Amino acid sequence: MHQSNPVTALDALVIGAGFSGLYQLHCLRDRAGLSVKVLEAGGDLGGTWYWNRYPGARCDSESHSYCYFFSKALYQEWEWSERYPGPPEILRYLHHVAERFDLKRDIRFDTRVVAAHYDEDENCWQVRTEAGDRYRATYLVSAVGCLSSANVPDIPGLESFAGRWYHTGEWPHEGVDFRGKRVGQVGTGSTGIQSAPVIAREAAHLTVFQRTAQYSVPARNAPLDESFRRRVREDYDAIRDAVRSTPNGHPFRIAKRSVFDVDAKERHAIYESAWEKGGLQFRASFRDLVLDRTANDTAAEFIKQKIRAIVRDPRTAAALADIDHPYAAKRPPIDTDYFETFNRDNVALVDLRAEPIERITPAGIRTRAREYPLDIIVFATGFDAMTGPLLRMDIRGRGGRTLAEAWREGPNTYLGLQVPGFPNLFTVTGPGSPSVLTNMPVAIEQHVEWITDCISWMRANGVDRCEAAPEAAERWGAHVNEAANATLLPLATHSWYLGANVPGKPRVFMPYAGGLARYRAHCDDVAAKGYEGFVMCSGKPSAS
Ligand code: NA7
Repeated sequence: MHQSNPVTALDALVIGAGFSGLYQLHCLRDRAGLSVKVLEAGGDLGGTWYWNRYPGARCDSESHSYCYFFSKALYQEWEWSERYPGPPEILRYLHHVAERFDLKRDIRFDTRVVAAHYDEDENCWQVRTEAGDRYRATYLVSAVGCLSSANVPDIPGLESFAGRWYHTGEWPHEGVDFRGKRVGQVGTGSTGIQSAPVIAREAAHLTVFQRTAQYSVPARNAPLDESFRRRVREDYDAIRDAVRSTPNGHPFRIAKRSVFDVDAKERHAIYESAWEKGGLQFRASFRDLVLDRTANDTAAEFIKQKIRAIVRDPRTAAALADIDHPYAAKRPPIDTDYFETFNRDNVALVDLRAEPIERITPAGIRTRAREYPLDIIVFATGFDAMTGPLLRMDIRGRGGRTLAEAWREGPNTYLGLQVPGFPNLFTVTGPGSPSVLTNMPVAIEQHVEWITDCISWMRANGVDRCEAAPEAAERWGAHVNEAANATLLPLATHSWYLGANVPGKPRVFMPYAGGLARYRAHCDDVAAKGYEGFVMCSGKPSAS
């Protein structure tokens, strides 16, 4: 650590000013009465939505559930304009929250944390920023998000490319002018499926490079009318209770019926109506869609038939429908005209399974079959998810052990909230928690409130340090595996849920698939039992 700059001493330091960091600041400062600062790498608040401004970017959760529920007044005074909000509207909402709760005065923007070392003698975290500023805090809360470390594939020759290239997760705020350009888009996950139709409308030509074909269901985005908005205001209590009691934190219930409770005709009608309604609710059509392969096959086949019906060129349709994993085993995208885009004259699909990328040349992308001349490459290639944002900081716990060392075999946490050996470090939506399998703000609120209660409890009980017990973390890790294995999710072996999209990353199923409601009950139970599974100590570590 640099010793030159003066140190700002605080009770708590929060890293990140997205949904998590803003609420964590409010809770720790205004409810628990701590001195708190938030350090944010971006030039403004918003987290994911500050960075992900690519064409077509839109939230997959419905707006009336993609927000905070902690304040009824806040919920009722905000009006969403569309079924699925885009970055500008979400950012307006977060600015409104920040102003309403006077948060900005305690946030430092353009401040990237590069190191956080636990100081055993002082029982505090010594934190350093890229600019060399120093902080010390008793509690360190990581609110860095799960999908904030862009994954730019290591394709040979990228540096030689004569055109411009961009990653969707670090999109230039001034936008990109695609007019008259030949664009290549690599990646067809949720992001690529959103961006391709919008880029295609502007560019001279778009080539989509697909490695893994994906299911997608229409989003059916639309403006919200006043009667819907009034209903949402009036139904606040019911909507809040729904998002808190459903497995994925969405405002809809998963059907109680199983796929084979109904005959083929009725099943088809159910899928058809879910397709027309659009959105992630499609997955909730039957209770066993992500539990039973044969049941899943019926949904998979329904979507594949839709793809074949929409896409006119049979070869393109076949490549788009050649999906090798169960429906929803990878994060299921929702789209606006994705498959329809391949009917445009200026759009082509390249199937990378048939012709893998060999290298990037000054002129474009060369696959095993040929070179595709391009002016712009868009990498919609996702993120080093969940662990990436934490591991890119130099975090060291007791005995100077780095987080990278502690997680060499994959993330090891108790409840996704704490890591053994890293006292008083809390990770909002950390690996091992439901996080990315849910409507994020709901999971975030649960974590932020739990962390706030835990810290308040420590202070009320004269406890100086809280640290996940290694045995508790080990048991939890086994349970996270068990929960994943009870579903079809691990069958998508190339999924970022498993870390498989980043070469060399340990293959561990990272999010908790047991459902948010069940997880919440478990966390509440742990707290009610005096934070069972966490070691609570007083005095200096050396003295204990
Ligand atoms: P995803 O879901 O990780 O999708 C990334 C896409 O990029 C996916 O199609 C990948 O194919 C593809 N990819 C990644 N690396 C390469 C290389 N080297 N070559 C070719 N293709 C590649 O990220 P998104 O941004 O779409 O979505 C992330 C989450 O953000 C989303 O789930 C929402 O929660 C919000 P692959 O499938 O790995 O073969």
